[in-house]
Amino acid sequence: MPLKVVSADITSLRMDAIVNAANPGLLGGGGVDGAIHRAAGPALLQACRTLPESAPGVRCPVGGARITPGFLLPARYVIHTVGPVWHGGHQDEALLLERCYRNALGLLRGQRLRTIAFPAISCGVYGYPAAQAADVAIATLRDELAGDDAIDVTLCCFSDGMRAIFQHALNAA
Ligand code: AR6
Repeated sequence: MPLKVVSADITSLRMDAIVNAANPGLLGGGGVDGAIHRAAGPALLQACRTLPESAPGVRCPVGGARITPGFLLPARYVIHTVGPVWHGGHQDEALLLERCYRNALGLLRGQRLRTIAFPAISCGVYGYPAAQAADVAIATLRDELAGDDAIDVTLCCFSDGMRAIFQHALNAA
């Protein structure tokens, strides 16, 4: 199954799509979201503004995903998803995180794209414990990719410590 873990800046990856760990407003933020907007240029913010709101200030619900072009990025598209904020694990965080991965892959397939890189969704500001998030990511991706060699998934960690956690989850699965 084409699934690997790397340590890299996701904005440097030449993929069909990179995933952004955004917030529901989709108008940028810190962390990987800020890095992606900086690297893609202001046209990305303009594209995000045109996405419809389902409620005031909500362009993407938690667990949902939206696609835009990548503009100045080496990646052709950005798939924006909104991970859950960690509240201790009893507010459907795992289910919502799982939806992020499934919905992002759904958009990838819908566009007939093949290569995608995910950051460690929710593992920064949103506070999801990394080892638990890695288990959700790996289990969901293995399930989605079973019998599908066409899609190539990279889990892009931003530090060697995070890479070790995701690699451990992949090895253990
Ligand atoms: N490439 C790859 N991974 C990165 C990069 C990068 N350039 N920069 C940071 N990371 P976070 P979240 C890692 O906080 O927890 C934003 O403000 C980072 O080290 O970016 O889902 C949004 O607007 C961490 O491991 O996303 C939301 O408000 C992982 O990416 C909120 O943060 C995710 O950390 C979303 O929080």
